[in-house]
Amino acid sequence: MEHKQLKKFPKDFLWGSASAAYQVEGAWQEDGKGVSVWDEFVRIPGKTFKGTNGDVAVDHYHRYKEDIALMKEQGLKAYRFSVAWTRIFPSGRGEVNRPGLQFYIDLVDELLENGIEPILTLYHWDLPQALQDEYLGWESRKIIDDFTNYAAVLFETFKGKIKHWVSLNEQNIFVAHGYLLASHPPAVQDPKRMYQVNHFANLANAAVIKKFHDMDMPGMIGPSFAYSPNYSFNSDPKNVLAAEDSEDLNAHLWLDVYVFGEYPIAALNYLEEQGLAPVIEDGDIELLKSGKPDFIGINYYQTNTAAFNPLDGVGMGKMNTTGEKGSSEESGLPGVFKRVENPFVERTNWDWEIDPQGLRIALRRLTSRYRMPILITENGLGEYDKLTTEKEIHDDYRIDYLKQHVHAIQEAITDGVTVLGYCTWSYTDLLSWLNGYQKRYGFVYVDQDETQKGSLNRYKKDSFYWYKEVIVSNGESL
Ligand code: BGP
Repeated sequence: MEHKQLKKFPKDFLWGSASAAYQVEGAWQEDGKGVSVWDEFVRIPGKTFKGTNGDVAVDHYHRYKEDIALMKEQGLKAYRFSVAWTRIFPSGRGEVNRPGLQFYIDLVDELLENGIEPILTLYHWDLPQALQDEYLGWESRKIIDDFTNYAAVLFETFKGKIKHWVSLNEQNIFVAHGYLLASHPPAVQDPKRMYQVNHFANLANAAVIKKFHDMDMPGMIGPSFAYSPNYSFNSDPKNVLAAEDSEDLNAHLWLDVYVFGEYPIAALNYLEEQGLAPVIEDGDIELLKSGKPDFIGINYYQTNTAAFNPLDGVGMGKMNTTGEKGSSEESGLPGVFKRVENPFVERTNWDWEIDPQGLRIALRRLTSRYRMPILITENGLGEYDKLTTEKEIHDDYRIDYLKQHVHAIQEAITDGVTVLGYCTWSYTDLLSWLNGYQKRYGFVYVDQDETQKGSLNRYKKDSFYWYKEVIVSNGESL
């Protein structure tokens, strides 16, 4: 629908930006930090783009004050970051590593002193390797207690200081890449194990949220889900059903569990029929229902256009991690759906579809089904950027992208959706897990190439100044 006039953004709208520990911090062996599964994985030849890793990343661990000064200059209202579990518990549990915890205490204090609200993500994929070695990490129920104990330390430490918490970042991505595509640690390819791991992650997520509520933590907690709304390729009913199936198996399978504590009927039935359903023990559903989030966090990048895929149809295809446009392969789930190109939208150099209206559709769908406030925890454009000889970066394509997405949010707010805030991905340029350093997302350019050479100096991009205006005008000036 088209509105005659759009509602204003709420006064306390969180204009933010985001990062994750492994992608920015570096200092991978400093101040007692333990080794994470990513620290190990990046050393396996061929796993990341040109062997890039986060050993130094963008050195945020040592330069956080400089980065926060830039945030302050921009007027940023909120900064979403994640804590590296291995800094708090180098082996996943046991004695707290005080210097590691101190880093985050200092970071949070620095943010608060500069009027920036911290949004803390408890888990952004960097599991302690010790837990992987000891009991296969997410493949064991033991992870539930260890994750809850780790979270409780952070709850205790930051009670009253941090109001918005993210439990798991993109559970759907880390289980699929880790246990189906073998492109994230522990590089397994086994759908049965994936759904079991996913069930344990659901339980751990619920346990942590329950803990947050039991501890009477002021504020809100919720998971960040990578949501790509599904479109049908056309009105052919078999394609419409394929899109419904994709929505069920790729979105409701997580979101229904978070919010209702139950798996969606058709999706669970399909998994049972395939022999892939997780073992659900007595008490599991009770635990899931006891850990209802206070908001839904979404990471929105693109939509997914689906068509019917016969039983002998296409399976998993290769992703584009090189930035060569058009190099991604077709992919699908035989007998259910496949992903097809949407002729109505543009694509990035990494073949990600650019669809701002899709964000409005995402916000609307989630609101209708779950009736919860939504925090947009990630959205942004990964592209090549060029530093000019004048040390400027003219990223008008990024401004364009963000502008259209902010407009779509305003339309969704006008539709009646409650949006708590908008965190762009990312604040500074950072390591893209599989795509190296050349795929840049930040408002702040970091001087570093694929061989990880560069001064690591920070330079403000044109989008930095654009977002500054957006924030100061509370979204009036796009
Ligand atoms: C999300 C992750 C982020 C970030 C982003 C961009 O899935 O939560 O950590 O990496 O995607 O993805 P990429 O780096 O693959 O371009």
